[in-house]
Amino acid sequence: MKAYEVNFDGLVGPTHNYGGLSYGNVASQSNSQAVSSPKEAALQGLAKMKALMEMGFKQGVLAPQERPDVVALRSLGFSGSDAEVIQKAAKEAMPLLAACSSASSMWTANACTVSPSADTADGRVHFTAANLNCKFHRSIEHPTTSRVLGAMFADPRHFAHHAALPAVSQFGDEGAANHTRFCKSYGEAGVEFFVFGRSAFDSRFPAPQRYPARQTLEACQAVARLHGLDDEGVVYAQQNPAVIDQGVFHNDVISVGNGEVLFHHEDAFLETDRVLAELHDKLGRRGGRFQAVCVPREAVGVEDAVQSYLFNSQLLTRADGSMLLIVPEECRLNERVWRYLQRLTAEDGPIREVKVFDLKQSMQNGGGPACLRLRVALKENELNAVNPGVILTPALYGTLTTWVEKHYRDRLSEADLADPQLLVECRTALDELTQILKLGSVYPFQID
Ligand code: SUG
Repeated sequence: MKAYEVNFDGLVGPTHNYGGLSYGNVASQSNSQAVSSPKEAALQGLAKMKALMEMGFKQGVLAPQERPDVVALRSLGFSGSDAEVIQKAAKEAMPLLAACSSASSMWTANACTVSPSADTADGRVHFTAANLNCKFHRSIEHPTTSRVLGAMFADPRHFAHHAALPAVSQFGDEGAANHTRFCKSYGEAGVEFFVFGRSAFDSRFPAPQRYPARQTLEACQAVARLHGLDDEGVVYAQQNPAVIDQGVFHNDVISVGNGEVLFHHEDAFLETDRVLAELHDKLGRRGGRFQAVCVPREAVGVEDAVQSYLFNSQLLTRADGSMLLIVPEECRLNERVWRYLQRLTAEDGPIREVKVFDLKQSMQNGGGPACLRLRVALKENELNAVNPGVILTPALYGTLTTWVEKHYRDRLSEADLADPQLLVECRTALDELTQILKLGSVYPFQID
């Protein structure tokens, strides 16, 4: 049966702002308090989705969340009407209001981990929502994420959903950003590659010194168990703690894989030779030919990789089997990175073309092309079971663009977060969106 990789991009929410909320994420910290444009951010994301759809790739949309999250603010002791909750939080604890107002669910590579049906014991596609418990503003995403995923992938004959892992740092889980799947073709059993930053229970694994390692080995192992993955189809690797300390807060900031290819920085992992050999052997036993494309530190240093987001690219297989890399504009602006990319595509390797997208609004919070998408490999019958409302078509693109133009603000500063009207605008927009995407009731304001 034919199978596809479908990219579900996060639609940027109406409260997109620069809160400086992610310690260890260089862009988030350095753009703290800058004025954002939610409208521009959403339109930049939609333009990428449209371009991929027009290139013939299957493209889906993942809905944003209700923000500010008044349920979270109430749980922290703010009371009264919704407007009063927001005003009290603005007055007494602005950092909490900023955290509860983040549009961070746009980075759907962190929504969950997905295992395609060819890899799982029960032959269903498995989803585990990520607890994202390293950062408060992200830890509040998973309940709504689970409802949205449930409304998109509803058929229990094809799709199995698992709740987020226990919300403690020992099981810190950041979802697909630290997970890659290698395969000969999307419908065949593959090898799932889990990358962790530290171990919670085994002190033999070194931890970074400066910035937090968000993903633990124990979280990766729990997800592999929940999904019913066979040991022969799993490889674990530790991210190099030294690169976490240079701002590589997720593995997808330093490597990306697709099909039989891993595109990675020389310093991405610990025990690189062992990891690559295991990937090679395990994929080989699944009938595939693993191929690593290593970017040497002399060509591109870790600092350039973090600044340009070279590895936060989408590596896509074109109809003729060759690969295309979708990179952010920042790669073209970085001389060393751009020179490297020219060389890479001129060689006889698997990556033949580079396409550049302007995603500056998201990039300023540390979210590149790969952060904005959740990959789900689906067989034809599974794709037919997906809620058709979330699959991008030219008509849906038009509707969503008009919806953004109608509901989103042109600019948002920290002071604007104190305005209770922003919540009203967000709810009005999302109520309409659930009808456009045919999601039913998924938001707290729709179900409480
Ligand atoms: O978790 N930034 C996100 C970026 C996530 C990128 N995702 C992947 N690499 N897959 C994060 O650090 C910043 C929000 C702010 O500062 O306003 C933020 O949450």
